[in-house]
Amino acid sequence: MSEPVSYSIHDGIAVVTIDSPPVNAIDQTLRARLKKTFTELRAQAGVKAIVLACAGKTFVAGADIKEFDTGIAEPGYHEVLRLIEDSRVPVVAAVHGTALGGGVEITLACHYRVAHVGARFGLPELSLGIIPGAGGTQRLPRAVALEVALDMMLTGKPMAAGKALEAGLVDSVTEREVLPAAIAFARELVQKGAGPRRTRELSVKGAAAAGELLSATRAKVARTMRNRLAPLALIDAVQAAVELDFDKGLQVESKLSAQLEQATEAKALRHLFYAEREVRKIPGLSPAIAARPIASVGIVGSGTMGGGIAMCCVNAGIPVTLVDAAQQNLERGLATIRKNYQRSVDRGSLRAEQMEQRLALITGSLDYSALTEADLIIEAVFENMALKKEIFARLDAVAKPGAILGTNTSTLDIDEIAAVTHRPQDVIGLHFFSPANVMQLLEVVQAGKTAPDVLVTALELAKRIKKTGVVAKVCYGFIGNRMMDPYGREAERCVLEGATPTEVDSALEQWGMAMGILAVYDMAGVDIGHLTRVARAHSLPKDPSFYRPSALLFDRGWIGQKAGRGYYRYDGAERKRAADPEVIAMLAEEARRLNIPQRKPDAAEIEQRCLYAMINEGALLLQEGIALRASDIDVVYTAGYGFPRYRGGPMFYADTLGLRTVYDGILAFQKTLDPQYWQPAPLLKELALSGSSFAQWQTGQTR
Ligand code: 3H9
Repeated sequence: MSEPVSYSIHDGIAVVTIDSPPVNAIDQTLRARLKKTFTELRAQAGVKAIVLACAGKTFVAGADIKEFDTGIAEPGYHEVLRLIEDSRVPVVAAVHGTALGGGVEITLACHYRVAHVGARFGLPELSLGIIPGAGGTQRLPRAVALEVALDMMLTGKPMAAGKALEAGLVDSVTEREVLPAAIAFARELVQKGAGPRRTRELSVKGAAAAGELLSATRAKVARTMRNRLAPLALIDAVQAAVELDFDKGLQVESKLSAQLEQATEAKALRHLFYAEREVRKIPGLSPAIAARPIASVGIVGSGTMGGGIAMCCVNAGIPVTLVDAAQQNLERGLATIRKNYQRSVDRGSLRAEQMEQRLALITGSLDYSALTEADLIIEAVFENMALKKEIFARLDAVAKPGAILGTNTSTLDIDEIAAVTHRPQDVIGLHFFSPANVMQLLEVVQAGKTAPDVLVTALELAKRIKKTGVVAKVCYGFIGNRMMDPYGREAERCVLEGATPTEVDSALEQWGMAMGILAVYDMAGVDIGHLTRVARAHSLPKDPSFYRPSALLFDRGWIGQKAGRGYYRYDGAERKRAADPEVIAMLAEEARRLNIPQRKPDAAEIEQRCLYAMINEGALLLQEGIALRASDIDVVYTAGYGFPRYRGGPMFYADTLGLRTVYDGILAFQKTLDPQYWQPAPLLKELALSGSSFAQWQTGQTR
């Protein structure tokens, strides 16, 4: 292994190189080597300037996240960065790739910054439940305007080199290789006799108007980043930068960082960081298995899903053939894709020529024979088994040997679909979420006969089209929709017991869900869930506790937003959701008819019932082997179902509560609510009674 930090000196310019693959993350070793290097360079009389650069694909991508699990060891960030900043000769950062978090903070401790035109600067610490704790909260507002600094740290959105130049974060942008450009920049400094420009000695930019900006930002954060600790702590730290001298500000930053690093929020977000990378690793699958090449994709069905999937593919440069049964549908589908892109162009997030390039990659057709060359064909039609089987039989007849056949079903039995083909080994589930061009999650459903290289290809494709692919096995609803079922059942049960839809959804939203489940039903269409339940009625228990009142809404045509009413009314131009007294009366009447006692569950009970039901189903999925890991379930829920990331996902959340608490809660519901319905999953029982957790169980399974 090469030295993580090395240096060489040519003509008075020292080049310090960080080389710690894969992303030059800073850990204790790297800090110690940087300390040693800069201490040595201080003693070298002939050194007139220093360039700090990185080997490999990127500049430092931040602190090594794993170190937060054990605590930051000496030497600390403040000490090492201070040493760099204290250099008597100018230090120039040479940035390529993505300088993230601690990476940006190192560049701020350097005196000047030269960036490759493709470089980006981002401070994603809030997404890990922490703040830029290596002096970032104090130095960034001294390098760029306070408003820009706050925005960078609150959104975490990386800033492109050109913008960074405008903002004053970098001094020079080059289209050439960055290292020679930075060396030339350093030489110029030496020739001009320019000394160090220490960020800490600059004053905060925009300090005069800071009071108003900070209080407006604080109010916005309290509203939009509910239940979070780190964003408010960030504003406290920035306020310290405005009001205190640099060293005192740094002390405030340290104190806040130490508190945040130990909080559940940071642990939950770190858990997801690891979990989102773990999903790509499939136990038992040899790393030698190569993915099949995917140079072109066919999509059957040009509706909302098919169109969204087509956009995902062409966004990644993969040509798409979109096939529909009717010319009218195809035209409508293609027009919708253009309209979606046009919206991005109008917003300024896409250039008009990029839109045209992407549209040019899509070919529409009414003929399945247009799919003969496709490496992957994804069926995205209406959720109907007979229709899907018919399509797969036709695809089997036209697709070339080795082509992968994917279905976008969200609930149906993929083994049954695969069985109509002569190549079940090439069939896989690719469950995109609507709108597919926006939603992060892709459930990759491995059917009974899916070949390992087909699975590997699907996971690679997910990465290529910038989705988080999570593997599930076949069962009704796979991971996401199956767990949604008992969660939604509980919410609908609560409205039958006298809580209003607003009370149910508010309880869930206050807890952190992006949207209450009843509002989700309205958005997705009450008819979708209802008709799915009707279609599988034969396999559902006849027990009245499985009855769902959305049937009443369906019967009246109140099928959600598209009908202007569902659990709520959506009136006026804005179609904002509003309570519907008629629905509330209808539910009360139904409860009387069914003899359901009116207990009016409060927010705490609603939250517990919905979440415990979801967690219990998650435990069943684990013991049945539908989900490979508890952390995979957490990724599904945070990436696809609006589960709050700062709670880590349902299974992590259960662990933070303690599985005994969840288990006892379920037993209590069994007594007070419904002895038949509330049955703790055997795995939950086993782990709860032995004092274990889903995380520990997972470690045992993957060992
Ligand atoms: C911070 O800096 C705090 C400071 O302000 C304060 C300190 C007091 N640490 O994502 P990839 C691993 S907070 C450890 O697949 P890509 C990753 O786990 C930090 N490991 O590659 C994976 O390992 P494996 C702020 C890290 O090309 C491998 O590298 N920084 C780290 O798709 C490849 O990663 C961030 O939040 C890390 N920081 O994307 C940046 N980063 O192969 C987080 C990566 O064993 N990182 N690894 O699974 C990223 O956003 C992406 O990794 C990056 C590359 C865009 C850099």
